[in-house]
Amino acid sequence: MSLKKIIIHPDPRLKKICAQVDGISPELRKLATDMLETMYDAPGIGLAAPQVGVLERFFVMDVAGKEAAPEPRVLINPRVTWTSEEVNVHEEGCLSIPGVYEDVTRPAKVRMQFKDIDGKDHEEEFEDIAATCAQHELDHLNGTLFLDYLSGIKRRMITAKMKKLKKERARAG
Ligand code: GNR
Ligand code: NI
Repeated sequence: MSLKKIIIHPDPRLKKICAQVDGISPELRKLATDMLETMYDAPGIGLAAPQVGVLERFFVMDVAGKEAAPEPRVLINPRVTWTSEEVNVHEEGCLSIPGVYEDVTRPAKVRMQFKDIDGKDHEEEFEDIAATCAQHELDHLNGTLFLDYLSGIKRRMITAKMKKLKKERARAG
């Protein structure tokens, strides 16, 4: 296993529409394992492939919480089949926008179709933090960040802050 480097916004790789996964390979399994390890290490509750520079449609998540037993999941080629009329406001963060937390409004519940790491098809309904997280991750696969739901002013301020952070990190090596 190995930790992956998480790409920080702004970066063109975070703006791309990712490609469908063709089939489950040993490479994909290894990547998913490394992404889970990277997510737990960060720590975070989700991580999408483009955040580690892989422009393919899959993400990992675990919303079980610190006290509970881990529930690592891999969602491949996820597709939304239904969203609730009811919405939820949740404070979101993103490992590609470290230290920034803002309220985002999204459908409270969502159904997604996807394949797991064994290639098995699933359709599942997510609610609460799982709904927020799964939608945030699916957005990453379409080149969308939670920043894109904020006002232009806020987005530009946060982007400037991240550019500064990246410069400082580059200097520090
Ligand atoms: O770790 C994460 N926490 C989080 C909190 C609220 C809404 C979404 C998230 S996802 C984020 C990890 C991440 O950046 N995934 O892409
Ligand atoms: Ni994110």
